[in-house]
Amino acid sequence: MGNLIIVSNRLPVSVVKKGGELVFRESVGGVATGLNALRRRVKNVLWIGWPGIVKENIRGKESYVTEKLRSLGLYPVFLSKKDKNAFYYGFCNKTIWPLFHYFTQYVILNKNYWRAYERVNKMYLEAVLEVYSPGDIIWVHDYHLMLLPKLIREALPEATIGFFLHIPFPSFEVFRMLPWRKEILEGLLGADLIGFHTYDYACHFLDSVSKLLGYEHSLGYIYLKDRVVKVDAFPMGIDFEYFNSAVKNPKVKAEIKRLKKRVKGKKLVFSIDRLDYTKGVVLRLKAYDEFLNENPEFREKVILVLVVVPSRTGIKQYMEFKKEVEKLVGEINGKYGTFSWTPIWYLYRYIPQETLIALYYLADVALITPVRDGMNLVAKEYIATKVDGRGVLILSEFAGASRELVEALIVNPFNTDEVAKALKEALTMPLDEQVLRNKVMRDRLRRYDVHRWANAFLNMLMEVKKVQEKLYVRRLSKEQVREIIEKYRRSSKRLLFLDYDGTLVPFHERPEKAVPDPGLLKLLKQLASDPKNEVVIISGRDRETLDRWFSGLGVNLVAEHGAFIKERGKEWRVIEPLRSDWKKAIRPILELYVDRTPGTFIEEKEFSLVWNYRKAYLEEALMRVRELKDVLRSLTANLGLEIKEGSRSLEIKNVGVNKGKAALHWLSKGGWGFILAVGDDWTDEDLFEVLPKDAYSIKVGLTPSKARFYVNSYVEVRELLSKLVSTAYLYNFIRIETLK
Ligand code: GDG
Repeated sequence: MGNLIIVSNRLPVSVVKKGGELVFRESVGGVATGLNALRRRVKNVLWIGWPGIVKENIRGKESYVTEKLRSLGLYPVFLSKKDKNAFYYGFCNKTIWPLFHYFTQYVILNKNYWRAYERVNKMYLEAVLEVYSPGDIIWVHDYHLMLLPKLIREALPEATIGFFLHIPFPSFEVFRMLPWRKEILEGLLGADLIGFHTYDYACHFLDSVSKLLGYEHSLGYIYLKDRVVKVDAFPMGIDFEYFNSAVKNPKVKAEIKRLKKRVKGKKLVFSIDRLDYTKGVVLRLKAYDEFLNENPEFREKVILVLVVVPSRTGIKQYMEFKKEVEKLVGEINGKYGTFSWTPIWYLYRYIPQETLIALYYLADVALITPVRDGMNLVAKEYIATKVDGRGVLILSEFAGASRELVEALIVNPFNTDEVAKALKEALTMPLDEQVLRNKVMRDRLRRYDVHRWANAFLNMLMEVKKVQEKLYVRRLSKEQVREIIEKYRRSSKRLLFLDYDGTLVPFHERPEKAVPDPGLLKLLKQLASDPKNEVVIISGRDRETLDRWFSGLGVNLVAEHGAFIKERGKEWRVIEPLRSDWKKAIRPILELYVDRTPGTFIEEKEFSLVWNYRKAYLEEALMRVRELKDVLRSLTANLGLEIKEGSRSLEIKNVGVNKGKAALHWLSKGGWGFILAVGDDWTDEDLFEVLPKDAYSIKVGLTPSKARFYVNSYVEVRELLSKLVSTAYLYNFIRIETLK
């Protein structure tokens, strides 16, 4: 197996300058902590990222830092001061971070930030290309690098690429505000697998992909034109065993002893967060204030240890937010404090690991109330440290972790009343209930730890590769094109079925706009003028349109998915007697659905009615499709009608009318030495089904099909047809020349 290349904004080791010296130390934060645990276990891990120090501060020492980091398997990307400001503080933390956490009022949209984001993502690409070898797995992490999967895909089309987002993916209504929303989605879709902490985030992403890019998805697979991409939820775990056994560590034991003396038998409520407006610290303090106000019996008996870890100190909002927190802490301590009791112990600093674990262990309650948080590992670490089962977790429903830790006291952090009540409930909860609740959560965290999480993600990535391979073996290869051309050349009686929309021309939002261009008309004429060929345009369009576009080319026509056929040089005729009087009953129903579903319209044909939803929101339309099918089912059965799903459309037509039946008209004549059928939607499946085994059936697009081969788009179909025309021409020319 090759290497696992982790790419994240920060390396797990940071370089800092202390008194002119460069010091290497572990980085803080959920991503670094979680993945570092993985690195301790798995061999062959290379890690690309920024060591946290700007280029300007290590001038002349770059190669020393690089060498030192490389010896640890870490490959640094050096950001300049300008990059740090425009990329890290700018686009990442003033645009994406607030937007993805629903703080739209803090979002800054700045083109320079965006350019820096593009530039830095390209710098990461260079770093990947430097270490990559075929067979490696590339795993990109988080919101700083959302353009990277596509950049890698363009440079290394065959690479195995996973992406994991550690923060929430917001709902479409919020995401759509971003001017560069399509670039971000396309960037992510370069990956084979895109992982999120929760199912909700995955759904939000799929919704945005469908609404903004129009790609369909099924069972988490997104069908792009030339690839499939899987989207799934992988709730990140922690290194459970590490936290579970950490309390036995002598340093931790000593710290527990020291802190216990200081607490003097008081109840301990604990919280630790990076300084961030998403963590709900202000609301938490307000709830604590309410709690002390309403429950005077707890005064002097409880301490809130509020640890706030410095973060993103270069951003104005963060410093303002710090002031607000400190003001409130001062107010509460001033209001309730006594000479022997300080209600809040406030620490604004990074605390050593043994202190953190000692606090987890000692805390009677962990009060974790972010207003938005991708996952929140602190909640999980707290539970994992509770080896004796004692302690109560109060957890915000807005943290991804709340989806898993359902035995915690789940609260809405905006409802300070509710949080105050939960505090009382937690502080008075009987021990056996605490133990019971924690046991369930501890069992889950032990089972689904960070290693299981990483394995689940990487296994799914391999699974996606297999699904892709199965699809790709059917992708029309150069050798198969050569085989088709050769068979075509050698045959003297050839039959070609060509669907029109999506097969010979791209889709248009209004069907009437998809007029054939001169290049296509010339190609069809050349094909049809070969006396060995019988070309059939087999379409869902009406007779009048097909006549207007294709008469005079010498092609056969099939209209309305097989209701009418028109052989070369003859008149239109119905394939069998059909009725259209049913339309009166069905049309008003479809009209109702057009009114209720913006962006949809009715196409009326002689023997069918089509409800077209090409311009509607896909999710909404698909829901209506289910409804409409239900409504129509009973009606259509009595009228001898059937409902057929097409490409972004639902067609109601006479039973038994389909492209397969129409195709039999030519197929049954027999004697064909070469048969080709090309189509792009469900209505073409009827055609593929009736073809003999040795016929060449080609599906345009990667969605499941009975066709033998796939091509990506109409462009490839036209290329293939052009090759057939020129081969035959060349062959005839050479033959005539030789005969001379
Ligand atoms: C992002 C998402 C998601 C923190 N302060 C100290 C310290 N830490 C350690 C904790 C924990 C980690 O840092 C923080 O993890 P979180 O999950 O709470 O949050 P973010 O850093 O915001 O991370 C988040 C995470 O990614 C993973 O996907 O859960 O939602 O925002 O491990 O223990 N450790 C020590 N001293 C500190 O002062 N020793």
